Amino acid sequence: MTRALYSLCGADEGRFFSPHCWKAVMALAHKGLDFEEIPTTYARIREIGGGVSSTLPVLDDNGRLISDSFAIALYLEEAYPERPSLFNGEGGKALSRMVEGYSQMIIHPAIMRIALLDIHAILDEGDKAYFRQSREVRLGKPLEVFAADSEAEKAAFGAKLGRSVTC
Ligand SMILES: N[C@@H](CCC(=O)N[C@@H](CS)C(=O)NCC(=O)O)C(=O)O
Repeated sequence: MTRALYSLCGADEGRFFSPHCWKAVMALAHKGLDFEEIPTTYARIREIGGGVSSTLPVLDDNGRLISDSFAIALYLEEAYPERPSLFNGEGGKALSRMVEGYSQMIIHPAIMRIALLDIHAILDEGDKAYFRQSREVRLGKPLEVFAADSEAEKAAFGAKLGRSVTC
């Protein structure tokens, strides 16, 4: 039995930093399933399974390839029903989707501004050039300009999480 998780790494192959990959790691751990975590740079993502995915994580479960952290969790839930449940039913799946959406709308943009230059700094040279180019196109500005407010973002982060909205 071989189970492998392709997970994003920097120049230091032991340093996995992608939140999406960590979600898959935690889902596998919750299920109590053994796996090998394979350090993968941005440049190597498309080498997995002949190009099954443009993003990480990708799970290889005995030759079955699944990409996307949520799809991996759904797959594990279905493939290993005898293991501890990740969702405890349909309600848990819906709640998890809501948490995922909240995280991607509120937490990820803030973390991106806070950690952008740190992420760039830990990548290998090839990935550094790719990361800069692709993110600068996406952000519409140089990394350093986007990250200029990172200290202010960090200071506001706690309040952002705790903010209550009234109507
Ligand atoms: N919805 C996907 C998002 C995955 C994702 O965006 N992964 C990033 C790393 S954090 C990636 O692989 N990006 C590839 C790229 O930018 O070329 C999931 O939950 O797995």
